[in-house]
Amino acid sequence: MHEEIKKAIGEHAADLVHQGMHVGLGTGSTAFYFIQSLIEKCKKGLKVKALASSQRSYDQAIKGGIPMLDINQTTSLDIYVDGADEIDPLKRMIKGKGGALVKEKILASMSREMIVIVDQSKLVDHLGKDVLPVEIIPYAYGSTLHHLEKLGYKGTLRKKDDGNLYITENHNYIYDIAFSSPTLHPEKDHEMIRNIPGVVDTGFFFHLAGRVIVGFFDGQIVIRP
Ligand code: A5P
Repeated sequence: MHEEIKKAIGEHAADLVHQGMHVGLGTGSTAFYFIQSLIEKCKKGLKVKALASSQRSYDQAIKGGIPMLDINQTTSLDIYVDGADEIDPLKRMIKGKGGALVKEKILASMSREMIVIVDQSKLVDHLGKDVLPVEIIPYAYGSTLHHLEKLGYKGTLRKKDDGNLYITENHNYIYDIAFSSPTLHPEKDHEMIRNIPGVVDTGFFFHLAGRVIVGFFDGQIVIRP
């Protein structure tokens, strides 16, 4: 059921991609369906060029024959399509469960519009229901975590299934902050966390979401402007 919803919203997002567009590809299980649908459209004659927010999405696109842009020769995108872990009524989001938050934020900010594709389970009144991923550099990470904890941001360093620390594509760690209750001041939290030396970025995404395509469990798809 969940997969069908993700597939449907992925296809919906692919319908927003037009001939000649430069497209940013998100990361995650919902973005996967968007990329698949885009591949199908390209096979039928749609011509686009893309940038990917992760190796996974890059590999999927290349395998499907989508021509890719060079990240260092590209300064803007027409559209960026990605999922989210949480989104509130002001279209503020938490992203990064898939570990690609830094590249995702870069592509989202390069893009004329970010299209967010989420199922109903991602809609929240307040952000921080689940964890907030924060990317930190490995150097002196103990001190970075100490700073975070002193400010009250408690969490865990992300690990892989084999027990080793998860390493991002930027060769960093992810610290997943667990709020004791959802935050009422995400901008303030973002600011406080970002100001700690060693922190690369947080999974908060503000002022980036354009249209939001929501898939409801009853099969309805709603586009929020
Ligand atoms: C990847 O780093 C994340 O930001 C994803 O975009 C987010 O976790 C949503 O993923 P799903 O579509 O798999 O829920």
